[in-house]
Amino acid sequence: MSQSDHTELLSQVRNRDRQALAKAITIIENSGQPFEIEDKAGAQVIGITGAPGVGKSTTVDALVNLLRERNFSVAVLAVDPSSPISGGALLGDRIRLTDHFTDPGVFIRSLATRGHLGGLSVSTKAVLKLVQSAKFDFIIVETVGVGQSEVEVMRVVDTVVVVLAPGMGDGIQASKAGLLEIGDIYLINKSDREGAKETAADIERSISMSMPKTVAGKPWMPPVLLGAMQNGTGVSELMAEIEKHRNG
Ligand SMILES: Nc1nc2c(ncn2[C@@H]2O[C@H](COP(=O)(O)OP(=O)(O)OP(=O)(O)O)[C@@H](O)[C@H]2O)c(=O)[nH]1
Ligand SMILES: [Mg+2]
Repeated sequence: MSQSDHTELLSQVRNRDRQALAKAITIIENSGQPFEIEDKAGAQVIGITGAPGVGKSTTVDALVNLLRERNFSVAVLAVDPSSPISGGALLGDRIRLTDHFTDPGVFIRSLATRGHLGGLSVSTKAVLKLVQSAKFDFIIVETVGVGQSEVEVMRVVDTVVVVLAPGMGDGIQASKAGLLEIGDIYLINKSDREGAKETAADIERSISMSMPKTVAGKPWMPPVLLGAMQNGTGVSELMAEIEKHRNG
């Protein structure tokens, strides 16, 4: 790509041209190289992580609906560290955001991050920087898959939401997966099912024993919320905590 094509593409991205953004992300994925971007980060980057099937994508969907109701623009990145495939197929399976495909205030993309020179977080970082320049109000990063690579992705976001569900792994399992160190907010989803309060109590106990967190130099005690994202229950409380976490 010539320098002037480059400049043109980046200026389209800055005007939040979704096609240009998709194209530029593909360039990063294929080359492993970041673009040189001077814009300062603006959007709050929200990470959504947790074990398979706990309701991460459902949570993303509920958040996107809420943000659009409030007229905020939002970009969603589904990071799949295990898959070299990007684009349509994975998205169709993983994210129920089809309502938003025609909405210019929403950008949705899945990211394959395996097999690049710079490794996982470098490439995610480069994409985030690019998406930041498109000036969305919020960026949501959902990780697909579990383990160390997932934890690594969460290091590059501003606010980490760990999603859990009753009966789908207690505090000990979550702790083993490294999830109880990284959460700024814990959401016990599927609280329409039995055992949610017990799971919440278990997580509260576990995090009270982990390293204290701070936001802007002030102590931050990660809240443990109950929700049923499938019905949108608790999503505004979740968003309120996300905003609180940014502001400290
Ligand atoms: N009962 C109940 N089921 C829910 C709720 N939220 C999500 N689910 C269901 O849980 C299943 C998994 O939801 P997803 O949002 O795909 O979960 P995920 O964590 O993104 O899954 P992976 O991306 O595969 O790891 C789906 O069948 C959802 O309909 C909820 O609040 N209550
Ligand atoms: Mg998912």
